Amino acid sequence: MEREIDVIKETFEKIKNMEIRGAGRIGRAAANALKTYALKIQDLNDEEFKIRMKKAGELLVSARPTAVSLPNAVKFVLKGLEDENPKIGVVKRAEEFINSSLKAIENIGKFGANRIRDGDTILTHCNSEAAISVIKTAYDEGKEIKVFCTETRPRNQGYITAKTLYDYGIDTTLIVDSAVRYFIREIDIVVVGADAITANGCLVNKIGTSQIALVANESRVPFLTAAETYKFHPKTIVGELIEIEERDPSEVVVFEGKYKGIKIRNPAFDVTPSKYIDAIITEVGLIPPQGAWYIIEKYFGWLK
Ligand code: RUB
Repeated sequence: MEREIDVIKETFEKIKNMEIRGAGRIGRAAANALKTYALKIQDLNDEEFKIRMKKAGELLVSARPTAVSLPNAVKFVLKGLEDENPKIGVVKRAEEFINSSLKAIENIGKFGANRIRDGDTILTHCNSEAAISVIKTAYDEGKEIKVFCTETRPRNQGYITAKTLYDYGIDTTLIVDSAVRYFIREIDIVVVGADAITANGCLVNKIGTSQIALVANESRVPFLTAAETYKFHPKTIVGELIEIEERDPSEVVVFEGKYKGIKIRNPAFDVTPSKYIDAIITEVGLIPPQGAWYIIEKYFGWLK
């Protein structure tokens, strides 16, 4: 028989093994799991219910350490426990998070597309719903665009992006990660997603992002990140550092026999300094990286 907690454990596993991946999707999956769990729990008084929900939230948050959308989603939903009816509170806030997340991606698409000109070639990295929304919206507006996607080793999320854009009818080119500098003179603008934005305007995103930003900066190509406000990291305002996930070396390569001793490192994300970022496209508008503190204070002050 299925236990109530299984829905939480299942979502935890899917996030951990990257069956569910990408910061926005992770956040919505966690919110949805908390909602389903809340609805399944029966016969508990409010206090017991709150303890169970908080434990479930902790488990979900431990699935992956870097994307702040995960703890932000969980905290947003669990604030519903303060309602007169905690179960209804949690369900309502989970739905609110999911709906506003989807709406945010749509708005980011509209705002970001204003920065794409007819004839532009866009470079993107990894697989970001928010960045794809910008690209698709520009295309929907009738702009003739081309997109270069990096493979994004080791998990090759760039293949998903390339297929998605190609299916949409967009002129799409796939390149290996190390070819970014070679092709940069063909690129007019870089648009990537975000796993977290820090209070001082730095971007945490898929490994390789900071190298792309460096190359774009050297070539005077604008570098934009598309980030919903729930990608801003409240705790960085009080000096906390973001943990960069290091994943299993076998994702990179498996050496056997006498080469087993070769060390392999596999960080999943890196940090792009704010000086390489031209703008952050949020659902409340385009902001300079220096505006990150303001977004955190305004939207997440209560989370600090
Ligand atoms: C995904 C990644 C994406 C961001 C933003 O990493 O780095 O650029 O999560 O995506 P992983 P979105 O594949 O390791 O989860 O805009 O969809 O939230």
